[in-house]
Amino acid sequence: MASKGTTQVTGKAIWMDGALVPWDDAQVHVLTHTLHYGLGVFEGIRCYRTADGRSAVFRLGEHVRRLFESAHINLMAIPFTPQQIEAAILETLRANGMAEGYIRPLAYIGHGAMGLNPGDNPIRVAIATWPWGKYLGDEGMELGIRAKVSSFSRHHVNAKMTKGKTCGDYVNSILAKREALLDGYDEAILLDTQGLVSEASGENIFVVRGGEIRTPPLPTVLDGITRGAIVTLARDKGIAVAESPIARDELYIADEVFMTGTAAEVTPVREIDRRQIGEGRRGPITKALQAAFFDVVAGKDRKHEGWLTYL
Ligand code: PPE
Repeated sequence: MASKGTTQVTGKAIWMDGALVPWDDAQVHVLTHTLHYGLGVFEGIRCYRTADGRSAVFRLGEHVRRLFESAHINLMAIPFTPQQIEAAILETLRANGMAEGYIRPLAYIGHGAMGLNPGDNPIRVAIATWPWGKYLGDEGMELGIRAKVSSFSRHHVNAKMTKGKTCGDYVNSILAKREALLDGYDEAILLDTQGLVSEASGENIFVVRGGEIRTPPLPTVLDGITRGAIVTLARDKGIAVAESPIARDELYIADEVFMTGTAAEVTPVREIDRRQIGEGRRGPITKALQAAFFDVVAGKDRKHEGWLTYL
């Protein structure tokens, strides 16, 4: 039985370094450099069943571009082209018969040299897929989740390169997530080293007040691909969106708070640190943006069809 906040995963095949291998054979050497020091980069992507019965990957090109940017930031040269990785993702989805689910590309440093300098160790790439339901629960999507401002700070921007999805950086997110769960909350909100709101353990954060939306500016947070989509969808609806610093108590007095992420999609927040947010349930702007997002991924929004890559 999985504990709260975990997902047991299984499937048929995993793409490794250019070819599909059976799920159970997707193994690495124990001296895999990334396993010891955490220098690796990954992506999280979702594929959706569309209203016409087909399947489409949401913003595939943007996710693969960010994978390569994460590698570039970390001085890792991925030995494939972005086009090859995009094709490999589609191949892995088909091999697993995945009409809908989550996609996890990972680029990591293989074994050979040990010590902090990975030298010429090979850069290896794996792509796995698995079914993944609502990241923060079906109930959370409708009623909103309960979050806690973490006792752990987000890394300083010159410690964690916030534009990269780097494996080792996620220790910070795991510390925050587990603390939140152990304390009876669903998710953690991290403040940056200045004490301003940055993001959740695996989501960007938005506040709504007086009909306007704000989200923390890019320098200190991951440039979330869902975040970008939601900013666009809100502006499409004529709702003003500002990227500006947010203090902890601005969360408490917001009319609505919601989180975005590939895994979390658009999740309302109903309570933070035992303060009710707004009416204590999913607010109208969150609801409208959630609906707009799910229309896009279902292929029902012609304007943003460019965000979908059909299988
Ligand atoms: N901030 C962080 C720190 C983060 O990890 C994510 C994604 C986001 C923001 C949202 O970014 P985007 O997915 O591009 O909208 N978190 C991934 C990891 C989740 C996991 O538990 O693993 C994700 O949602 O895929």
